[in-house]
Amino acid sequence: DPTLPRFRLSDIRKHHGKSGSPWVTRGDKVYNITDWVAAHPGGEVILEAAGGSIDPYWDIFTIHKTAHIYEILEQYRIGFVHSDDLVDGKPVVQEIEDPFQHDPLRSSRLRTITAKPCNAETSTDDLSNNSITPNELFYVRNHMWVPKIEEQKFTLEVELLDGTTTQYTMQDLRDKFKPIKVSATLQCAGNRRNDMTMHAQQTNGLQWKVGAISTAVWEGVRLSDVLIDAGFPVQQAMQGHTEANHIQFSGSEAYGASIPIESALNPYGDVMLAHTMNGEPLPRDHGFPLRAIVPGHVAARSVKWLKRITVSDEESHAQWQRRDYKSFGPNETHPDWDKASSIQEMPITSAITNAKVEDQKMLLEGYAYSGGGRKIVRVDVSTDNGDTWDQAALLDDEMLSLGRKSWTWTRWRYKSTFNVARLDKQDTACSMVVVKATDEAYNSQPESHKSIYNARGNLANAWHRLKVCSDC
Ligand code: MTE
Ligand code: MO
Repeated sequence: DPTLPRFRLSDIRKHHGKSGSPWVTRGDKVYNITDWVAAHPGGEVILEAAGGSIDPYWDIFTIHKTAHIYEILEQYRIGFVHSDDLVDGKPVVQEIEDPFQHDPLRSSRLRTITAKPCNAETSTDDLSNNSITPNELFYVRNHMWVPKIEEQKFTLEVELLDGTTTQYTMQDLRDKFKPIKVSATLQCAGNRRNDMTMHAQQTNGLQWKVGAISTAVWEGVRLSDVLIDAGFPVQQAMQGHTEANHIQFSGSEAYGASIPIESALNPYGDVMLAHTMNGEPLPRDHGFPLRAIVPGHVAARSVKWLKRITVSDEESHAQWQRRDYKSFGPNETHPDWDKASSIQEMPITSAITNAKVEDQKMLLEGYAYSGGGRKIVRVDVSTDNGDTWDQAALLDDEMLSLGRKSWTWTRWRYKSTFNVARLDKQDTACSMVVVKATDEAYNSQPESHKSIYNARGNLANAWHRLKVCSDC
């Protein structure tokens, strides 16, 4: 609407982050974002841009550059930048500091999807070669920058329903509570999303292949022990006598999420606050100095750089609890986020991470994983696109059994009994290999991504198919 008012940059600058009525510009348009801040996924982070242009920030947080987000912003449009302040139709844009300048270095073995923020998956080679993923090869999923935290100055705050708070330094956590050690796999809700894109249709989100999953041995303290110490009546709550329904976790950047109270308190649940990963202090990318580890649940709940735990009657209000990490029906292209429940325990999945032909035999390797501590009991393999099936061998590893339930992937291996010459029977040198797993609750994977398609591409756990050729 060209009749909207025009504002001088000097006036726009007055609407900075602390002004109480923050404005931003995008291109030559002016927006009053006052009402958006509370609903903004990244929280108050957006106030950094207030009083000036949002463009240099969105050049970094490129995730914003979608029609959907432009539409949201458009609702807050109040006018244009004054023509006297435009050069070539655009306001002169301020230089900003790179919020990622203090991010750690990462292994070049990770497959980087976005550099800023860092989203990088474990390679198929490294998935095949390790049952415990070495720290530097563990997939990284950051929504923002990596906060710079000094362990000496760090405190964790725990808040109860009545508003009572208790602070813990890292030393307190080490001194006061019994240490525990748990092996657990973390898997992003978006793992295998690219598979869904390839086999169904385009999905919205980072196009992870099979490597948004990794496994480590975590050391730290039990969440329930800390809650007891902070004065939360855990025994009573475990008998159902509590107003609390959720435990909320807040990270030190702006990230947050929550888990149901029964997951948090389950004596067999092994929910912990971890400071150690594979015998080393948590690497910065993975939450130094403290993160939540919620075994068997979507990794989005294992909040890194944990600075606050809130006992609450409701779910976290964070974007990642209420507006993401949910799944929908194949037809729901404009889903009602409030109606869907947040992903907590993960469904079963599996993947082929290595396929080769050696001495006429087909050799396959991969992983299978199910949420909720449900053990993998069988991995079925087909080398003819699902017509006939065989079983893979499940590999044992003691390091994977620390903790009260099966919190890790099961790695598997398959060697064909027939010679791959059989692959050539229809004048083709290739074969469609398929894998699917079954867990101890006899849950199995859906056959097609089409049947579970969701626009967000979450929980893409259909049978994994891979074309294997005799010359590969
Ligand atoms: N915690 C914070 N504070 N910030 C984040 O961006 N990402 C979440 C979760 N915890 C995230 C976080 C998501 S979506 C995933 S998949 C896991 O961390 C990834 O953990 P990793 O990077 O250690 O593999
Ligand atoms: Mo994730």
